[in-house]
Amino acid sequence: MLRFCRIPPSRIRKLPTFFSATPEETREYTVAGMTCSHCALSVREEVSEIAAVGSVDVDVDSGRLTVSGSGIDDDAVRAAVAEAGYEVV
Ligand SMILES: [Cu+2]
Repeated sequence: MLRFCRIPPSRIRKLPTFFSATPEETREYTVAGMTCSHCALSVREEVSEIAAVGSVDVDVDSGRLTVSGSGIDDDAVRAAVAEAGYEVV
């Protein structure tokens, strides 16, 4: 005897989209040349414009740039930092 699934297709739940989406990640970079809060601000602004980026944190003293988001592209981050006038080392 054939057995059929009794659950109507509309009731079978698909995987929530967050399972298939690129997971959130955090990457750290070191930026050379930043000397004050204005430097940090311009780096933050440029990197924030990258679509994949959710949050940006810049520490002037250590030169550390922390970027969080989904599907972050290193080259895009480098380009954004260069746009601000600094360099990822
Ligand atoms: Cu500055």
